Amino acid sequence: MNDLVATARSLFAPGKGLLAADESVHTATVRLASYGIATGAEMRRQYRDLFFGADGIERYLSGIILFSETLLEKGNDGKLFPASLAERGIIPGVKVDGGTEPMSASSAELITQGLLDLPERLALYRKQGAAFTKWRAVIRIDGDQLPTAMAIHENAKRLASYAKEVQSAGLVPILEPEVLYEGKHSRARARAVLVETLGTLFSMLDEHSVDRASIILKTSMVLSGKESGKKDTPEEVAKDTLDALRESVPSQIAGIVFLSGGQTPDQATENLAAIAKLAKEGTTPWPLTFSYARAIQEEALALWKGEEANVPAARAAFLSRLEKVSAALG
Ligand code: 5MM
Repeated sequence: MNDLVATARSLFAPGKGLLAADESVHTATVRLASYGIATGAEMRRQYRDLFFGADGIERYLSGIILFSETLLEKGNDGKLFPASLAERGIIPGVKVDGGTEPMSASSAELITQGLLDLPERLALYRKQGAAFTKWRAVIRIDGDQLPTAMAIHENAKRLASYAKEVQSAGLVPILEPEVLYEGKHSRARARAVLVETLGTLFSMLDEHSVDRASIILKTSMVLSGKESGKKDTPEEVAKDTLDALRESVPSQIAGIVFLSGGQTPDQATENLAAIAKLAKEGTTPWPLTFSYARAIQEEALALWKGEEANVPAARAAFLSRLEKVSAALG
């Protein structure tokens, strides 16, 4: 087994998953403001420290996806965040995409930026302590019109170029083609779009000669659209999600992690539990775990309110949610 495969597999340690703490400046600003918390670089550092500085997170987290600025910041203990996480056995990774912009030929759809200076940035991030990376593409469903085949194809092409560059730089790529939960679509439509998105992605990865054994897929669950009025049961989500993944994901990849996508913390935990249970009953060739941002941070953020005095209560809520999500893995 080469080093990349070993790193990728170690992210799937039993009972552990990933915290996605890679919100860009814009997303972090919107997120903090939505809880009435002050914004700016120092508040973003305190926001990261709230989570990374909580005692015992290594019981539940194998890795944390960071935003690039966080690689250079220190926690309240005076240690650089990547070093402090690595000391506790948590593998630091970094988001390397440059965010999205509207596609010129289909302006209601998004294409992810960031390939231009990627090799230089990867060399830097590796020196700064990152062992893995993440690139997110966004696929939007709207009736039968969206996504267009072009949006799926162009985003898959960039994900494949990203993965190839990352492997050449000696880092593990996490590929996140997020099929958005937002929309009025049915669960059947979400499932079909996920199968098409992943099928296109894996053909493109083969075309780019990406080594399957060290890649990690970060995927959405198959859910009825958030505005569809339909509430799926965890068993429905689990069946459709695993069926779609079995249909479109090769067995050789290192593993699959799920994003929460705007589900509530309880919903993301219950759906993960049903997926893990069904996966154990059937035959799934890949290890599975979580890579949540909102679903494991939002209860803590609501308690924190940006105040030092609220840190213990917020960290207790964070650890409690981590314990539940970890238990959901079975
Ligand atoms: C979909 O977003 C990713 C997973 O988060 P959720 O579990 O909340 O769905 C997340 O890693 C996302 O990619 C980062 O927060 C970065 O987002 P931006 O929009 O800042 O690139």
